[in-house]
Amino acid sequence: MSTDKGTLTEAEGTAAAAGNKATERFRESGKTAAVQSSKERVNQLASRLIKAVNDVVLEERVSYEEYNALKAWLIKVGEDGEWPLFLDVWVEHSVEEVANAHRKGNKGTIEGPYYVPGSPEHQSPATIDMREDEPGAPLLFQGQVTGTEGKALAGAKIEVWHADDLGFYSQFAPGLPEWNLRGSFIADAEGRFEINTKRPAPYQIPTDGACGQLIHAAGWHAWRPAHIHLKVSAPGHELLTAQLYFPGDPHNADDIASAVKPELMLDVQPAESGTGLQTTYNFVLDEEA
Ligand code: MBD
Ligand code: FE
Repeated sequence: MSTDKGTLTEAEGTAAAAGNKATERFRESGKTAAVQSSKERVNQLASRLIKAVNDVVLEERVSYEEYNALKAWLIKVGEDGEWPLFLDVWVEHSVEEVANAHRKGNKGTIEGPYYVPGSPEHQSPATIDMREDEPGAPLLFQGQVTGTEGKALAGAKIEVWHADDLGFYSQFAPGLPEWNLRGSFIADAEGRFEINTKRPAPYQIPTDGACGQLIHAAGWHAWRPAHIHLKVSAPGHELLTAQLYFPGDPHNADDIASAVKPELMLDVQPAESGTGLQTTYNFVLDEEA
């Protein structure tokens, strides 16, 4: 175990370090600036939430011991900075379902806690930023972005972020270059893109923080299947936030974050170049209302 904070390897990070970074990123995101709620709406939602908790207490005959365990745990979620992780793993999928039910084009899924805006921009075809000796199978990820009527969306932007071959995200685990496996790619005049990256590994949420404590105490597992996060955008079209998954991953059927959808499964083949893998996925963006 390294003692110098500056020389930790990616596997030596802590839940609290990753959680507090995610909390900081959320604060910087500007997302809270858009919050505008009437008294009626806050009353409705807060009353229902409080009633739901009280119903559990009464129906399950919750003891003082259990109540105090909950209190201690909630305090620890905050101390570890794990509110973004907790909410994105166990709640965001329902919010996403409501938000995107109207879409005729691509299905979306949750953003999760590890998006960072402003990744290095490249004109497609391009290679994502990675270390010289980046581990993992080379993956050529290509496709086309169109509108719902099939119109090619020239210059569409595909933002990509994903874990490395050990399952860690740059800017949330120590020791990784700032933009490792994060990039923004501009599609060509036909909306086509070609991105060279590495196949990500399955992701295990940190086990040494409050969320890990809950998972352990409840006898759950901490895994998300391997996935590539994306934000796809084009002028006049709704921004799509999605993730793509790899067939055969043991956690496709029991993602801890409930974010897998059959429409988001990749078709992965051996690369025509002879090294690594390739996959084609086409995005359909809804026109802005
Ligand atoms: C992730 O990588 C992720 O995508 C989600 C939703 C939660 C935790 C880690
Ligand atoms: Fe992720």
